[in-house]
Amino acid sequence: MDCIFCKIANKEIPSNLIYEDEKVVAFYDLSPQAPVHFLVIPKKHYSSLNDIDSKEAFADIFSVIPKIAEKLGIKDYRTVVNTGESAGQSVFHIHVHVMAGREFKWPAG
Ligand code: DGP
Repeated sequence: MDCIFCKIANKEIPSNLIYEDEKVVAFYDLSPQAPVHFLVIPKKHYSSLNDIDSKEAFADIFSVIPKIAEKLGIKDYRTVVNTGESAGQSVFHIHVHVMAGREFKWPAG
């Protein structure tokens, strides 16, 4: 499968890796939208949030975020999961954007 994030997870292409465990990797976003902007992905390929098939997969992805935030010294952050093209998803391997270091408005628009 020609998936850029699978290639990052498998170390076939380089990334600025922040975190790795058996199930998940986190790395800095190539086009940061905040002073701190990284992505958390499962190593297993799921196209989007709609394809996640187990509670464990959700837990694997989301439970590492506070640990990484603590490691990076960030307390406040925004998490975003774009799901589907019209919602802004451009890479079809589920990923959670984690952004910090600036103020975020709400509603997001
Ligand atoms: P989204 O639009 O939600 O699908 O976000 C995809 C993000 O992935 C976007 O912010 C840019 C980032 N990205 C795309 N290709 C690469 C890559 O090869 N390396 C890294 N580090 N980030 C990438």
